[in-house]
Amino acid sequence: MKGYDITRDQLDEIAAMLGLEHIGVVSARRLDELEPVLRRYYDEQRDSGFEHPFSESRLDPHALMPGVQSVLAIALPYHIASESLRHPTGRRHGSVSAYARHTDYHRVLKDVLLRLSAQLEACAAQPAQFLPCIDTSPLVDRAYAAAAGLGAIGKSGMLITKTHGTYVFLGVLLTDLRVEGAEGMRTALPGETDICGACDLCLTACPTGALLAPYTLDAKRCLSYVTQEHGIVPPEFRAPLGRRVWGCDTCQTVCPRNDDRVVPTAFGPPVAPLDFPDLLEILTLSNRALMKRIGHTAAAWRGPAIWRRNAIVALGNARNVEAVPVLITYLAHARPELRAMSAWALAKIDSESNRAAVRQAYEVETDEKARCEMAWALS
Ligand code: B12
Repeated sequence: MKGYDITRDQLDEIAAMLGLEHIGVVSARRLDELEPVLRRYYDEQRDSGFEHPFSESRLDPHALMPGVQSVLAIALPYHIASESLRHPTGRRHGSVSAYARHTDYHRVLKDVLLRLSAQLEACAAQPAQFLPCIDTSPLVDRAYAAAAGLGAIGKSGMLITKTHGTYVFLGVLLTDLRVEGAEGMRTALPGETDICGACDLCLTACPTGALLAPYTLDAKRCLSYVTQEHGIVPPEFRAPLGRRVWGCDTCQTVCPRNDDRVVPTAFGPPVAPLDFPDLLEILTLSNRALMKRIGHTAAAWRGPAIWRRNAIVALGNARNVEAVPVLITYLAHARPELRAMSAWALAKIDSESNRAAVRQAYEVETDEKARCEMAWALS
């Protein structure tokens, strides 16, 4: 078609060659309709702190790449059978969210977007500029994915695709090529699409009530955030964490738009010890050995200490008596949050039998917050 560097047919051909089922494009424009949503998110302090602060570059791709003409969005499925999300019995194993069980999606999506860029440039037969954005850019990936027609935003806030439900990673590619696509399309406002209908299973199932209302997440209450935020876990989230070591899938596992189909995935098979890791092993492996296990996944970016902290909470929730000796050694760990959480876990497992060990630790504790936790464990 005239006026475009790449027609929709050409884009479809390239997508088929790269095995991309979900691809869409919008002409580069400021997402005005996102502004009130985004402003409210920050004004109501529902942000997690992991996303970029509010700025023009969150709304307008021109602020990221002058001369940008088109915004392509892709979704890569990583769905795994719900069977594999079911926790094994026993008190020894934690759980890792489905998204973090295989090769880090940032790497995989970047590779795909670079290959897509190369194909587009070759097809347009002219030098072009590209900026792949995966997760860490200021752009709101879901808003572009929805605008590009990959799916609709559900009440959980998740982008829901027709064929793979919510179990997709999103990537965005900015380019100065004019790619034929959805001109002037805008993201549907909450409730404008009928993707969820009357269903509100995600809202009622969320273990912490983080979904305050449809499309309204309080990120700081989301257990995915809680597993990633350093420090002592606030008391109200300890029991809801259960045995989660990384991430939370509850709003996805209850979503009727997800089903049990196992799809071929670009991410390789889940890494066996990562689906339900041995909690005691997490506490006894060296930092280096632990990072060797998890380093290639999206669950490693906060380092090994946070895995240990979450494993301690999980062992407390599992009331795992076998863990007592190692938890006692953690009462003397160099990190105060690990000492504090160990005192909590020991009290959960058996406050009477573990009292002497916690008291001993309390008497030499110098960190104020850890001392408070120990005092609670003794009370
Ligand atoms: C920070 C962050 C988090 C934080 C905060 C989450 C949040 N606010 O949603 C925490 C750590 C809690 C988190 C959790 C998860 N995350 Co996250 N996260 C991000 C990140 C980096 C930024 C999100 C952000 O800017 N939020 C600001 C708010 C306002 O935007 P939003 O939540 O993305 O989208 C909202 C708007 O689109 C809005 N909206 C509603 N109506 C309307 C109407 C209009 C007109 C518009 C424009 C928008 C709009 O609805 C959405 C929900 O509020 C994005 C990557 C990115 N750069 O976008 C990944 C991303 C959103 N996360 C992702 C994933 C997979 C997850 C988890 C499933 C991981 C897990 N299993 O533990 C959970 C899901 C929790 C949930 N229900 O949202 C995927 C989502 C894929 C999908 N299918 O939607 C993303 C896109 C990463 C990626 N590149 O694939 N995440």
